[in-house]
Amino acid sequence: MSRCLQLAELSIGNVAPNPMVGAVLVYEDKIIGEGYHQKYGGPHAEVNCINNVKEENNFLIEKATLYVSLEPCSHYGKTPPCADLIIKNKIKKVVIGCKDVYKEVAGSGIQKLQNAGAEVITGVLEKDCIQLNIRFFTFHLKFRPYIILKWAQTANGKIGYAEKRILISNEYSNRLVHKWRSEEAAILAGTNTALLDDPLLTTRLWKGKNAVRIVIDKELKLPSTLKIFNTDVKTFIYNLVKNSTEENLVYIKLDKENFIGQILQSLFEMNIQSVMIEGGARTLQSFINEGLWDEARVITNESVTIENGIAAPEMKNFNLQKRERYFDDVISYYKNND
Ligand code: AOF
Ligand code: ZN
Repeated sequence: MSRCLQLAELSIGNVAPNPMVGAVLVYEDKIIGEGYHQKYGGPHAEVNCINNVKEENNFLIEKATLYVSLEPCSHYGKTPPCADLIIKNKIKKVVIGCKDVYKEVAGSGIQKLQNAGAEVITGVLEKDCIQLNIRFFTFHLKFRPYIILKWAQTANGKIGYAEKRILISNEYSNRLVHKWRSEEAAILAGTNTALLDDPLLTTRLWKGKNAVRIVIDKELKLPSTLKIFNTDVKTFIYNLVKNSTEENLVYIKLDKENFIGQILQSLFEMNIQSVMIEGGARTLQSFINEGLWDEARVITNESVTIENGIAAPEMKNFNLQKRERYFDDVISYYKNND
């Protein structure tokens, strides 16, 4: 199963919103085939694994054990069901890392294999298999994207001034943030940050894709000269005024009530599985207050202190010693999903 996870990780950045999955066929303690889901829309891990077996070893497939980090699928998606392929190949023992939580599968892959008489073992390195696809699992279990909070603060816990920009991060942390942007489906900034920082929110300092940009601009007061309105990257502007699409700028009108909940619902409907919240303090705090966050990445510059600045968000009821709180939380959703 560790090997399955290693293989799955090779697909990082290439399969979202699908999960990363690896598979290994073992006969008498030897790997005779292995594979992983390499590309969104492409063959699943099991298909590549079975195709990878050398022709002279094909007769061993039905005597081998298949290890796979996610429950084999049972539905016709972009590819036919992997459970059918396993049955067709007469594989009699299947060891699974974790169950799939995608509603089209959710246990029916295991059921299909068992109905065909295969021995199925589940829950091997289960937590690692869930952690690998934490965005996918959070999305399908909580019906919202995985939410990462990110900010930079001074040694005395300030994130800046209300009217002027100050530099807290450095070239290394900036590059790291660009790497992070390339790893998420969307990046969100509030009105004040868009106005004061005039960020571009793209992945310029790292090789990788741009995330979709999201701006909160309730009254549509932000000037169109801001960098975030340059049309190279898809940008959603959540507001209270209008619905319209102008090239890459998509204006989405929401109701006043539960604005953040509606943004998350809208992202869910667009199959956006993760979002990094890049400030500012008010926007971050509103996500924290609603308990709508999964991970916080706080960059602290120990050599900068400022007076009278804006305080960093307050992490209510969050104990740094118990940093795994969230993960336990998603595991309990997973356990209750049967
Ligand atoms: C597997 N093996 O390697 C993966 C699975 O649109 P499709 O056909 O690619 O199906 C996507 C869904 O299939 C995805 O949401 C997840 O439930 C499952 N992914 N299943 O048996 C794999 N990547
Ligand atoms: Zn499949």
